[in-house]
Formats: sequence, structure tokens, C-alpha cells
Amino acid sequence: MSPITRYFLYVTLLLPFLGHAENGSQLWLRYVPVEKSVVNKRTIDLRATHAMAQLAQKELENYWAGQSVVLKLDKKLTRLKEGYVIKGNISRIELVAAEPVGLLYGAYHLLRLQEMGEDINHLQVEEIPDYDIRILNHWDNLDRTVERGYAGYSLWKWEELPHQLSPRYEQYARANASIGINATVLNNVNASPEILTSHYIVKVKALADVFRKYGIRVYLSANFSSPALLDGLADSDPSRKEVQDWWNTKVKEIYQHIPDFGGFLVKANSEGQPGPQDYGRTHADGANMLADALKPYGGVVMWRAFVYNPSEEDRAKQAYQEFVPLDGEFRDNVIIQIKNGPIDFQPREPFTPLFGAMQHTAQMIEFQITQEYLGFSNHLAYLAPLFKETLDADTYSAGEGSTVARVTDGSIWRHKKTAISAVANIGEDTNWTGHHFGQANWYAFGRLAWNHALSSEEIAREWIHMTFTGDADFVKPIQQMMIDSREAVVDYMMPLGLHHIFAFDHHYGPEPWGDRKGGRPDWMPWYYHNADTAGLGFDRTTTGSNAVSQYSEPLRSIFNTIETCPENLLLWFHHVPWTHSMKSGRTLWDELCFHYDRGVQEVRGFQKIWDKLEPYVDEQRFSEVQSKLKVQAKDAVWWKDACLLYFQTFSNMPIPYEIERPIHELKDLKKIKLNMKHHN
Ligand code: GCV
Repeated sequence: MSPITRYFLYVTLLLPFLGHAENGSQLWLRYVPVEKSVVNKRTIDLRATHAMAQLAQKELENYWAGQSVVLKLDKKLTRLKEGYVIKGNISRIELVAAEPVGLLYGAYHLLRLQEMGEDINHLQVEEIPDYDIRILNHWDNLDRTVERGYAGYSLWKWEELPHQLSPRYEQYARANASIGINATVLNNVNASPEILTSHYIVKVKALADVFRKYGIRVYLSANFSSPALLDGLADSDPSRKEVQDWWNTKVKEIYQHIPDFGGFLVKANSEGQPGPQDYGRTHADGANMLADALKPYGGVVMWRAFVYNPSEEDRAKQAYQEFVPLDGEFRDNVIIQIKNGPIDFQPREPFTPLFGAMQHTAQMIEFQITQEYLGFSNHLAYLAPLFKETLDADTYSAGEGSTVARVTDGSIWRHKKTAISAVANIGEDTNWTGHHFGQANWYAFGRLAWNHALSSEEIAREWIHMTFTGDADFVKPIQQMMIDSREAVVDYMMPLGLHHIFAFDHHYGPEPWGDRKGGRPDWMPWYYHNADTAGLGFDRTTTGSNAVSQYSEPLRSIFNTIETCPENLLLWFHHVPWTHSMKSGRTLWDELCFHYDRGVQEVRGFQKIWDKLEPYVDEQRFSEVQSKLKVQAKDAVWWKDACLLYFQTFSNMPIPYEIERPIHELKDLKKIKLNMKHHN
């Protein structure tokens, strides 16, 4: 760039930022208050009295610079659910909803159009959410640490509640409402029983009272042993009347304080958590006991399918084996919450075969927004493509077109309530998510929970416009960088279907050699990659663990056959010879090297894109993202060198000469032990 062009860019683009430092605290809600002259010219006319409708009116009064708007409620339009209709012409817009919260969502829709500079003179919009419950899961502990949280301590200041209310509670609720999220689980699924004490219930109530104004319902993670742990019952066996009574009384107490309480999320008999199996009962017995207690109040149980035990059986098969036999045994207010992939939020997994395999049981997805396995809040990884990959995956469970989205959103099998969830990446950090681009993943989850047909590109475009600028010279390259970023992480961490070769426990860096004495085999990298001199990968074919059998045809055969298995999942399903010829004509070994190298080169490319766009970004956010990209670039090289040098000890083949040479020694990399505490 010539000095003159640079000067010009600085004057036109940077000057507006002077005195207007940005730290990311406003998220995508950087609306500018409308000027008095505009206010005098237009009216925001509300034909309803509900507090949420008034809030919708207020948001438009403050920030809507366009023509007059009329907001109306029409209870007859039940097909809209929490959605809305917007019709508009040059002088007047009509926003109609069946529920007050629909008016609020409609108001944010209008503001989004305004921020994006869309034509607002000929509006014909009808929006109906794809899922009834669009919920965030916080893995926040009561001591304010956050399990797998990388954005500081928990937002919930339990010691100050219920008397003091941090302004961030309302900001949090508003941000969620602006993208259609209508529910939140406040505490970690590894749940402290304390959350159900009367002491905490009044604190939860204080939060629920703030969130309600924005249409958000509160849910809690419940520890299955609460009756025994809190009140000294002999046990927490769901078949015992005393235990059932305990839950009935507890639920009644909660609803006395929080009349719209959503229900419980439960992690039972998983990774050491208590559950009904402790008493020889099934997951259905446990879930149904809680469902019965919640039923009179309209509450829901979200019962997690993330269950596995160290055994001879492939971990990837266990959720299906546990739950499919129970199909039809769950109450209608139980929803089985299933992680997108069968292992654990890896950079890439196939969808969990349980989706679509239980036709008489409501199912919901659990995504992970927090980047436990994708570089924490240090790496830029835009996750909409990952979410879409699962949502759009065809399960074939009810014939072609039975995508994961359709088997969970009620369009194939009707269930009482539909839901979608994701583990939040939100903490006390000023910018909420640690990495400024982490905000995009919170945003993307909300938008997809509302409409799973939206494209990753479209969501990125909206977010960039609102979070940074709508200048096409900025939007285009940043959008492309975001779209490419998830695959870059897959490339430099775990390409071709590799999975779970992370360092033990904290899951940040590479440790394909990892083998902790006394540790569970199903937590060890070798369990997953199976590298030997013959090849690499987990054999899940019919002659291996036979996990392929849990998928419907034609997927089962496609995955089972090395020639038809998608290459990006090859090492997930097959143990592949190092010299196997890939579609590119390269050997498996060369292809692996090529992917690792490509990942590194992509991140270097992101650095270049970002640095070049400095004139478009305020100083603070520019330099913070720039620093994170440096960390990411270093980490990418670390990953590449660690994995290639280690796997090379099995392949005994040279790293192709055209790719970047390793800069580390394997023995040095093996010594790295990061002191990262994982709060359980
Ligand atoms: C909340 C993984 C994570 C755990 C998490 C667990 C779960 O194993 O590493 O931190 O615990 O998943 O989803 O229950």
C-alpha cells in the first residue's frame, strides 16, 4: 500500500474510531441511538401492554432510524410460535406476533436489517423458529470457575446474589434475545447438589427475574444424588417413594419462586456422576422420576446421552447401545440430549448414530461453542460450518432426507417439545468470549437454533457487519477467513478423521504419544489413532469394532468401505496402510503431511488478511486479535511437528520435501507439560 493510500485509509476509516475505543463488550449490538430529528418524524406505535412488547417498542424507539412501526399482538397466529411477520412499505412497517417475545425478536430483526444496510421499504418477512427451546448450557461451577471455560470466571456472582444484580445479567439476556435464544442452564452438568438448596434457589430466582424480561427461561443441572447428599436420605434410588417425594417437594419449592422454571439437565452415570444405574435402574427410570415431578408445571427433563465406560467396547458405540433399547420408555417431557459426535466435540466427527435411531423419544443436539478441543479462546475457529455439517448430515433413518436437523426439529417425528443446545463460551471477560471471534460462535448458534437452513456464509456476513463494519473490502476477506478457519484447525490438529490425540486432561496441545500410567484407556490418544508400522486409524468396520453397523444404509456400507468412506472421516472408520493411495494420488502418509502443512499455511494466511485490514478495525480489537493469531500460528506449527514427527516413527517415510520442515525435536515436544487446570 502506498503511503498516500495508507494516509487516506487512516483518515477516512480510522478517524471515526478516535475517542471511540472498542473493547468488544457490546458484541454485535453496536446500535447507534437515533437522533432527535428522526424521533420526531416517526412513531413506534405499540398495540399491546405486555412488558416484553414494551421492551420491543423501547429498543426501536432508541435505535430504529427508519419509517414508523406498528407493533401488534395477534394470539390467533399460533402457527408463528415465537416468530413474527413483518410487512412494510416506504412509510410504515407492521410487526405482528402471536407472543410478546415475538415482537421483541421482530424488533431485533428490523435492527439487524438496518445495521446491514438492507432495503427496508418493501418488507415481506415471516419467521418461525425451527426449535421450541433454544438453550445455552453453562458449565459454571458455584465457586465461579467454569469447566472448559476460557473467558474468565463465571458471569454469575453467586456471593452477591440475590441482592446485587450485575448489569451484565441484563446485557447477557439482551444479547441472547437478539439472536433468538430463549433458555439457559446456569450450572455445570457435573452438578454440585448445592444449587438445589433453598439458599441457592433464591439466587437463581433473582437471575430468572432479570432474564424473563427478555423471554429467557432458566434451567438447572441437577445432581442425581441430591436427595441423599442434601437431606441425608439413605440413597437416591428413583424407585423409592421417599426419593420421589423429595424431588416432588423440591420441584414445588422451585416453582414457587420461579413460576416459569424450565426444568432439569442431567448428566447421569457418566464420567463418575451418580445416576439411576447406581441402584440397578435404567436411564428411563431416572429421567421419568424427574419428569413426573416437573410435569404438573410444564417442566422438561433434558437427559444426556453422553455415557461411556472403560470397557472392551468401542467408546463411540456406547451411547447408542445404552439408549436405543429404551426407546419408547421415556415420558413425553423428557428429551434425550445428544452430543453432535459419538466421542466428544472433536474438530471433526461423524454425527452420533443415535440421531434418528429412537423414533419414539424426543432428541436434541448438544453442540459445544466453547473451544475445548479447538484451541480454547486462543484459536480463531468459526464453528457455523461444524454445526451445519451435523445439522445437514443425512441419517437416512426415515429414508433419504432425514437429516439430523429434521429428526430433531419435529418435522419427521412429532414430539411435544423440540430443543437444541450448546455449551456456552461466555465468561466474565470484557469481550465475553476471550477471543473476539468467539462471539461469532455464540451468534451462529443462536441464529441456527432459530433457522437451521441459514448458511454459514450468511451468518458470518451478518455478524461481521454488526460487530465490525459493513465495508465490503473488510467483509469479504474476513468472511472467507472465518469460513476457512474450522477446516484449518482440523488440518493442523486432526485431519482425515483422526481424533482425540490431545494432551491429557486439559486438551490444549498435541500428545499423540500420550499414555498416562493408570489412566483410562479410552482417555488415551493411542486408543483412538492406533498407529503402528502397518498404518493409522481406528478400525470401526464390520471386521473391526463394527460401529458402522449403528448407521442406517446406505451410510453403513459407505463408511464400511475404504474406497467410499469420505476421506475426511477415513481414519475414524478405518485402519489405513501408510502407502494407501488417496484420491489425490498421494500415499496416506504424504496426504497426512500435506494436510498438517496446509493447516499451518492457512493460519499464516489469516495473519496476513488481518494485518492488511488494520485500517478498518479499532486499535484494541485489532491488536488483541493480532496477538491471538500469533499464538495460533505457533500452535499450528507445534501440532504439525508433534504429530508428523511422532507418526513418522511408525510410517518410517520422509516428510515430502516441498512442505515446511519441522522446527522442533520430538523429544523436546514430548517434554512439554502445560500447567493448565481443568476445573471439574
Ligand atoms: C462437563 C468432556 C469434557 C468434560 C465434560 C464432559 C461432559 O469429557 O472434557 O469436561 O464435563 O465432556 O460433556 O459431560
